[in-house]
Formats: sequence, C-alpha cells, structure tokens
Amino acid sequence: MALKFSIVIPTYNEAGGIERLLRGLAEIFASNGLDGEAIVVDDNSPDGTGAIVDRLMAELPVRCLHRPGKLGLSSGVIDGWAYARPDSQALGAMDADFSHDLRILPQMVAALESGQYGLAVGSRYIPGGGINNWPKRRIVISKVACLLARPLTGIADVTSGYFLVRREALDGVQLDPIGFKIGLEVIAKAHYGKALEVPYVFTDRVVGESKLNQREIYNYLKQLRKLYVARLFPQTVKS
Ligand SMILES: Nc1nc2c(ncn2[C@@H]2O[C@H](COP(=O)(O)OP(=O)(O)OP(=O)(O)O)[C@@H](O)[C@H]2O)c(=O)[nH]1
Ligand SMILES: [Mg+2]
Repeated sequence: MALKFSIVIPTYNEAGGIERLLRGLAEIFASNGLDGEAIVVDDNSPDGTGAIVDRLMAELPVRCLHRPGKLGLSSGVIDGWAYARPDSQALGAMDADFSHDLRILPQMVAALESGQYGLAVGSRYIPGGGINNWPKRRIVISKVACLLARPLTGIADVTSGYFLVRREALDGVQLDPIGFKIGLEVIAKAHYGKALEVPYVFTDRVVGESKLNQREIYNYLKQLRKLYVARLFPQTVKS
C-alpha cells in the first residue's frame, strides 16, 4: 500500500506561483500513485495567497491552515504537521517558490516506503545535485552553513528545507522553531535511523521576494549553538 504522507508548504506572499505549484504537486501525486496531501500554512499573506489556496481545496489534494500573521517558517511547518491528517505515516516540508524540484518527490517517498530509510532529504550538495542562478555570495553562505553543521550529522545538505520524515521519528522530539531551518532541527534531533539524500538542482525563485536576511543568518548561528550544546551536554538540556 502506498505510504500516506502530508507535505507542508509554508507561504508568505506566494500568490504569484502557489496555484501552479499545487497543480504540479497534484499531477505528481496522481501520475506516480502517491497518497499525499499538501498542507499550505499561510500567515495572512497581504497578497491573498490564502484565498487562492482556499479556492483550490475543492479540486486539489490540499488544505490550508491560516495563521493570523507572519509567525515564521519553522513554526509554520510544525503547526502544519499538527494539522496534517492523523493517519499520514510521513511528514514533510517544501518551499512554495519552485526552488524544490517536485520531480524527486516520488524517490523520496519510495525511500521511506522501502523501510530502509526514516528520512529522505532533497540535496543540492551530493553528485547530481546543484544550484541554478544563485549569486555567488548566496552559495558561499549556504555552503558555510552546511559545513558548520557537519559535525552534527552525516548529511551534506542540512539547510535544504525539502524533506520527508517518518512520523514516528518525531515522537517525543522537541523541535525548536527558531529561524528558518526546520530541516536542520529534524536532521539533528529526530529518531529516523538511516537517511537518504536525493539529489536535485535548486532553482532560485522567479516570482516573489527573498526573505533571507541578516537576522536569519544570526538565527541560524543561534540554532546551531543550541544544537551543539544539546549534543555535547545532553544532561543540561531538558528536551
Ligand atoms: N507561513 C510562513 N511562510 C513563510 C514565512 N517566511 C517564509 N515563508 C515561506 O517559506 C518558504 C521559504 O522562504 P523563502 O523566502 O523562499 O526563503 P529562501 O528560500 O531562504 O529565500 P528566497 O528563495 O531567496 O526567497 C517560502 O514558501 C515562503 O513563502 C513565514 O513567516 N510564514
Ligand atoms: Mg526560496
């Protein structure tokens, strides 16, 4: 039987592309026999993203969770997972801006279905993966971010944000919604056994605005520090 999964797509001002993305996802689900649902978590986007998703709920495998204001990407993913259908066996996350290639989703699902892997991560930093049209500065920041997390995990692309994890791997795990990198929280804390990285070529957003800023870089460093402290001194940390 096909693995039931819910993939959360947090949105803030993604009206320009959300319909095309959800139609593309529905097509991938149907043509690969995947039992997936998309959960859009919209933070009352001023551009009306939430209303577009509400309209599409009647015809596509998607539900929308509306939050009152911009509460952050990571907490959006966590709230989306709580909103997911309870019988989903796996939970995932994906950005709304087409950076994450939908076409590798079937491989990610198959990895979990095989029973060999508890986590599948879309990866730019293994052979076959890559990045399209990012400024050099952005690539350097991303690679340094991954390098800094290297001692915590064997995974090359910890900042990917595109992943699928078995639900039970999150049981009892306290995820800190700090900053942008919920994927890193899951990779560093969840009990998933073996992980598979599936290569994809990341494409920079074509519509909408980037939200990466200095504050997010600072938050990432704070998140890393907390993860290292928890790893090195587990007895001093409650979660
Ligand atoms: N619900 C919600 N979604 C958010 C928030 N911040 C970002 N997002 C969404 O999270 C996803 C990733 O954000 P991006 O702005 O693409 O972040 P990025 O990929 O690091 O940077 P760019 O692609 O350059 O913009 C997108 O789908 C955003 O719409 C937020 O505060 N709340
Ligand atoms: Mg993006």
